[in-house]
Amino acid sequence: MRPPKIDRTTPWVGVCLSPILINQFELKDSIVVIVDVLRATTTMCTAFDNGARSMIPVATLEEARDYKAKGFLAAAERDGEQIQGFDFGNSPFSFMNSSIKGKDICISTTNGTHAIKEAVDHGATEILIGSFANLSRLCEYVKQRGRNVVMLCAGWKDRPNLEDTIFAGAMVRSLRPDFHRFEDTALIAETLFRNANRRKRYFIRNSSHFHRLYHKLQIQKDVKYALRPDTHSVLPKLFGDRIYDLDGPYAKGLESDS
Ligand code: 3SL
Repeated sequence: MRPPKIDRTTPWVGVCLSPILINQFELKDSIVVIVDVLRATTTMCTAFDNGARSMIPVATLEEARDYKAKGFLAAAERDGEQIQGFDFGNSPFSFMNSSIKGKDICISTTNGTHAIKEAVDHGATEILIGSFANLSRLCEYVKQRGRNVVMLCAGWKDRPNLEDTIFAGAMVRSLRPDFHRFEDTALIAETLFRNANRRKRYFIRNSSHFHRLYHKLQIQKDVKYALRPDTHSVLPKLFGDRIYDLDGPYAKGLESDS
């Protein structure tokens, strides 16, 4: 069978299955979508939908403590659990709270904020936050930009995971009509998504992080929440060291053509 002819000058779509593979991708002139469905990127989308002004992602607890000491609200999670002394852990439900309205919130999580740092350090042109919660809005924006796209799956401690790969596949499926070049990693994710789509929870229940959250921490409702599509029409994007919702009131005047 003859392969279809592809115009090699058009933008491509790739999926980086773990932050450790980031060197394999050319991120200059690319949009990088950070994916940590369980739970960091879902939680960030929830915080913006509940009125947060900005989120300041930091990789280490020391940095988070510095922000807290300066009077910022701060969220910190390691291995699924909230770190003592912080205002929040990493559950989307703790951000459904009027106390976060108009606030700048520092956040440090096991994998999600690490992935953001990797994207910054590797020179990504634009960095967005992706989850099922903002899937449609995110894809709409990415299509309109017409740039190369890399979904950077946060995974678990540099190992690929099921849930982030399934989400990346959902994005690939949505981008398919508008893009013509897909890396094999995008095809892998799309194939997985096609298998999992209508029974995501059933599919994911064998994954390692599901076990961690479900059995060890008993936070089943976070998992259920994180798999629901389009609950928040927000578009979190990194500007300097802070994430703002590009559609929200606090992003006005920020350079959108970066
Ligand atoms: O790794 C992360 O960034 C977190 O999302 C992990 S957890 O869902 O809070 O356990």
